[in-house]
Amino acid sequence: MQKTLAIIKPDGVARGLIGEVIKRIEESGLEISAMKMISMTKVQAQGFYAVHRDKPFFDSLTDFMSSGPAVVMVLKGENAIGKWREMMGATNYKEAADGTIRCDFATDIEKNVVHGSDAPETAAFEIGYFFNAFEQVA
Ligand code: IDP
Ligand code: MG
Repeated sequence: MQKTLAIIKPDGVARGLIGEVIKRIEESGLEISAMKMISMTKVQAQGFYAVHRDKPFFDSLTDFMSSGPAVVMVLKGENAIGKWREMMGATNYKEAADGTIRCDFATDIEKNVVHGSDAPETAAFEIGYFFNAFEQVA
């Protein structure tokens, strides 16, 4: 069993895509072991994306991620990290496979609706960034 952090980013929430994304997660067989609505500050977004602090898009990305409410979730299941990334599709929606969330809904390389951890170490950091042990059902 593996855990990953998923986020429905502010563009996804603003466009009414919470239900659509959660429906896909439930149909995938992944379990939701924690979920909440948050509104990140700029500083919280900078901390979350610290790995990208030297990238040219860092300031714009953290402005976007702190621009409105987002839904953060812990997903659990076999190969949860890879499975959720496959469901999301490539970072650049123009390269995302058919039927993925980003292919179907993203409007921009930055505003790409969802986030997913990319490795067990980043998943552990990202889950701990938003949730303590008591907030996860299993
Ligand atoms: P990922 O979300 O698919 O893991 P990362 O490379 O980790 O992609 O980038 C984090 C986020 O930064 C992306 O989801 C996207 O919102 C934004 N981003 C990535 N590359 C670019 C870019 O070239 N221009 C603008 N924003 C970008
Ligand atoms: Mg990433």
